[in-house]
Amino acid sequence: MTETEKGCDFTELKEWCLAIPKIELHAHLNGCIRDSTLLELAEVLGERGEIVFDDVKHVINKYGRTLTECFQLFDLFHILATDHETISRITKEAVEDFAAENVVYLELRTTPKNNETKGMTKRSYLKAVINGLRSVESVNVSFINPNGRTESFYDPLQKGGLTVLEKKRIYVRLLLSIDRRETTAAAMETVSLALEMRELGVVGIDLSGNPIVGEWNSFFPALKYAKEMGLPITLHCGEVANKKEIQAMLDFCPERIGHACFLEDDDWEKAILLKIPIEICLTSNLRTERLSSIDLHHFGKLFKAKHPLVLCTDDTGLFSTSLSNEYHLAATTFGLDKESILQLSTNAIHYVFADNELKKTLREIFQAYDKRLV
Ligand code: 6MZ
Repeated sequence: MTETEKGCDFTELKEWCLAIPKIELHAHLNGCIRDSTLLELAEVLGERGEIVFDDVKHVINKYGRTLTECFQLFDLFHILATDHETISRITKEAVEDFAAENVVYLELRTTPKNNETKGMTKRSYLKAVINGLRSVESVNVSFINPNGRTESFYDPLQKGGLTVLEKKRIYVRLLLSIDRRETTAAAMETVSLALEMRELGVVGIDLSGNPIVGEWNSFFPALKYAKEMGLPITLHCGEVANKKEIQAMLDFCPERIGHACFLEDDDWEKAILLKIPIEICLTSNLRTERLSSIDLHHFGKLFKAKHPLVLCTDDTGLFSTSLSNEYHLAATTFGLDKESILQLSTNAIHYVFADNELKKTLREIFQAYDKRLV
């Protein structure tokens, strides 16, 4: 009988899921904006007459959205968060939020954007993200510096306040996303930027965006180039039923795939044979109606089959969730005991795109975690 079946206290399990060290591998920056920040940004644009604040407020506060509505909302988020300063701010806040719930390693993904009216290029967008990482003060943020060494950017002697030892540390790496709406040339530009920014913590490429938009053939050249250059790749795969694309994606042998909601038996056979790790986003899949009930989620059968899995949030802001909430949801839905939950969280180390040295550090962090809590 599992701990949850034995009636382990619901709140106690929730707090335990919050306390354990965790690794987040699938989080979209603009999907992780705090509601309070979105409302504040919307208010400012409303005052300037650029949007109607009351309409936007209603959309932001809505609970439960279809997948189509989510992508409409992303277009709105991108209007609210367009300038460099705001990009830095939302990056800082996202990192603080993940660190606050004991995420020790975060692979944050975002789509570099060109926006002429704001004087923004993909490169300047990414620099704003990196500036956001540098500006975090409440936790120690580490990412690769130009010498290839992992370092914190926060200097307590300069800023005062808590010392390095007293503060939490979070390792952050970046994935650059190719939006399915983009042209082949734009996708290529993103891959080139990722290669250029490797020393500043960019560790891979993601393919995301509205799954009913775009063609595999138009992303393929950029993804192939990234692969040839040794950049690990994760693909949003099977978010909708699209057999041909799912097959092409699996044949491409990406390092990870996200969602995988509409794989058929023969696709699963291939994914399992290739041992492709799956980024599982339970709340996201439920809220966007990818399945009728959470207990029917493919996590259940994959977990039993010991297939490589990692629990992720997708969009903490959009879906009002957190990584500890996802662990708690998995535990209560599929009857996992604490040992299994901690094992699931530890196993994520195998699937991170960071180098072996950082993987070793992460193993040490998990080993040092007080096993008596299990
Ligand atoms: C596919 C998603 C997504 O890149 O602007 N994105 N793509 N499926 C999902 N599941 C619901 N959630 C987010 O972050 C927002 C962008 O991430 C992708 C979309 O392209 C969205 O515009 P960034 O930081």
